[in-house]
Amino acid sequence: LDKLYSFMIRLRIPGGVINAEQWIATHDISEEYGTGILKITTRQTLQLHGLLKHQLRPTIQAFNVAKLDSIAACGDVNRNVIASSHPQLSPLHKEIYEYADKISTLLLPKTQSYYDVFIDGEKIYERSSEADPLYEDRYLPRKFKIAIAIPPSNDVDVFTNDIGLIAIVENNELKGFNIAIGGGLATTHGNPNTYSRLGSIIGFTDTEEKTLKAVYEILTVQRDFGNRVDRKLSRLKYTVDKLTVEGFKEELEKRIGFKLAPEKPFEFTERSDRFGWEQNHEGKWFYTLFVEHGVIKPYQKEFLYGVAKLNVSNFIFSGNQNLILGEVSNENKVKIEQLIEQFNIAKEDSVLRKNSMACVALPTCPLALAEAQRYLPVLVTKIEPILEKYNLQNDEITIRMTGCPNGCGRPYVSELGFIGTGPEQYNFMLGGDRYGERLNKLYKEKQTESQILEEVDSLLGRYVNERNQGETFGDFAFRAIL
Ligand code: SRM
Ligand code: SF4
Repeated sequence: LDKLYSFMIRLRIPGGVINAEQWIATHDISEEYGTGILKITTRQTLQLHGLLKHQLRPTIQAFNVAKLDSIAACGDVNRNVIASSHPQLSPLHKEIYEYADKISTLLLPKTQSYYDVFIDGEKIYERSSEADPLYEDRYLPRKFKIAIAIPPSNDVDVFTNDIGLIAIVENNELKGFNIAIGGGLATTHGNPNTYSRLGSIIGFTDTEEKTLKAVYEILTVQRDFGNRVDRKLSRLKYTVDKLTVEGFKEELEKRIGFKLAPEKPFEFTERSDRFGWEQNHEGKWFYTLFVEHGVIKPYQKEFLYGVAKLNVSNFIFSGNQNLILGEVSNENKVKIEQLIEQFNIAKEDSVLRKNSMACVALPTCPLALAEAQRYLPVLVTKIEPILEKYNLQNDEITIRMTGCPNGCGRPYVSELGFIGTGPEQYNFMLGGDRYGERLNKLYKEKQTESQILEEVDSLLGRYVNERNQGETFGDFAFRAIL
């Protein structure tokens, strides 16, 4: 008898948008083949756990019928390209958003194996079998991540990506993108050579052709210069520091055949999602549903199934692990509102909870040293009364937790960060800013729950007494505590 292997599938959904039909298919697949649990990831896609080995092919085939795939959702290739999710951000949202799909397609590996292995060679998308000019015979030294931010929102944590594109909009026109390179978060406990790094902006591109060319060739520089000896030191951030930012840029400009223009000014003033109903410039409605750590609860799943059956909206995943029902007309908004009421969806969660993020960790992640998505909700419940004590319950403090230092929930760019070191113990990180433009730092090592709560109480107490006018908690901690 073969062992009862079970797998996780992660979909590739550039920009995180699927339609109602695809939601229904995903729902049904999770019921038929998975554990029933759908998890929205920090990179705007979905994961399904608990797929047994013999169910893999039918599962992938069912996704294929729904025009969904899992290609390059893992591996040493470009991963799911993410983009600021809320269309209310800009009338140009659609135009900018489409870059996620274009970049994802441009950087897909050319191999047919996925179809050969899982779909009997039958193709939904026509894909060529030519040699792969990008990945050649060796792929990249390591995973690769790209995000597109639409200021004023940095909901994608653009600087934590290997490539961050920041859309520059002037007079309602997309002028182009600032390009940041070398972001990445993972560290390894006890390995001082590893570090988190925020992307460095190297310039600006003003046409689609130039932007795509620059993105493509950044990957070829990483392919050719990245560290293939030590996987712990193989992400683009280490290549950038090895070559220096200037040296990297020089090599890139040689490959693209033009000089990057100087970066353009931009400002981030938000990072969390816009919960509830909002309307875009065309009068279409968008409803953002809070999904704690991306784990869709059974009653939310029922609700979403009901919405999908109406076929009146699309489904957009945010980089904060939430879900937006998008493109809803006035007339259809009423229908969704009825379901919101029926399933008691619009529950009030605290501001801290809505600004919390956690990775999967235990029990499924083999790398977890401590709990994250199962425990952060409990910790938040214990911090809420402390916030109320100091009248800080409406303060949008970000809190993030991961079960290990790989940083899947991006705890290195939060104001309160907790990184698992062992069972029920976390490194306490402090001093990140509110919008993801400054890394936090290690404040206290290996903290237990009671130590964390004591520290949080004392830190928030100092914050209310000693903060400057308008100073956020993260900025205060950075200035006065660290
Ligand atoms: Fe991650 C590995 C989950 C976003 C850095 N990540 C894993 C694995 C696959 C564990 C493994 O290798 O066996 C986790 C699966 C757990 C499970 O049971 O499902 C896992 N990562 C996740 C997700 C699902 C967390 C979540 O709760 O949402 C996110 C899926 C994103 C996606 O849809 O593609 C996820 N991972 C991230 C992020 C955040 C981001 O990309 O914005 C990071 C930090 C940013 C970065 O890459 O620097 C991240 N994951 C890692 C790393 C460390 C990479 C490195 O540079 O060393 C690993 C381990 C590895 O690659 O060897 C890892
Ligand atoms: Fe697993 Fe660590 Fe990523 Fe959490 S941060 S999902 S524990 S690899």
